[in-house]
Amino acid sequence: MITLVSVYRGLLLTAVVPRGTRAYVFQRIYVVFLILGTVVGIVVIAYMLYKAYKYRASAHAGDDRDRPSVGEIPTGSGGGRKLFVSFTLSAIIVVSLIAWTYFTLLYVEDPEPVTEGEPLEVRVVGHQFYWEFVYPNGHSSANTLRVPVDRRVELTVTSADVFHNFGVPELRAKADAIPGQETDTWFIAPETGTYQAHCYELCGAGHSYMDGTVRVMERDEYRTWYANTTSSGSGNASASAVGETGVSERVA
Ligand SMILES: [Cu+2]
Repeated sequence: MITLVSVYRGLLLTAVVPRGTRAYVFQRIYVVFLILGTVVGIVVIAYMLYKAYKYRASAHAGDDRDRPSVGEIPTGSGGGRKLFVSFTLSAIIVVSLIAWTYFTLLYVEDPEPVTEGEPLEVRVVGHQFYWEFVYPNGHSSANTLRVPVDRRVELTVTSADVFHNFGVPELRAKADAIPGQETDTWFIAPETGTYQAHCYELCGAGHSYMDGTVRVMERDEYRTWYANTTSSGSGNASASAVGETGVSERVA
């Protein structure tokens, strides 16, 4: 176990495992698989076309001498060596790819060793049919999550009533919202702007309207906004009250 952890740390220190925002890491996985799939596809199809051309039916009778017949095992091309080399190469590529993806996903699960600065921790509570965001100072807001740019945001997702699923597609963050349970996810927004959040678990008649907004603000702007929030939840006191009764009803 210790060796596995040290191998993981070692890999993280190298450039092998991509680090950064979730969007960046998933984009890297996508690109690596796309390139490798394209290369394998080109090699396989080119080789197939070459063989189809080489052993094509000849117009002249008697030219078919070196064409293999159905069921004939090919000989005279290095025996088992060709098979051995291609099998070994494929095995190395596949195993490396599995290892790389595994360590990359480990990083996505737990990016602790390489992120600087304190993450912002926000509690996300799903309700029929809105999202409640609770900040460290107790401030609660409905449907709008405000975060600073370039800072890791750690979400603890849960639900006050039924199963929901909180997701922000552009930031590649997604987590189940289950009553009585907490699911963690995180994201880093590299640019200011507005991102859409949706509910990804059919949760009732209002499911399709259960959208939220992630507002990514400049650090100073966020700091000013956050300093003016109160634990009562400015402007959204009713939302947090509904949330609390919802939780206690379900738990009891
Ligand atoms: Cu929902």
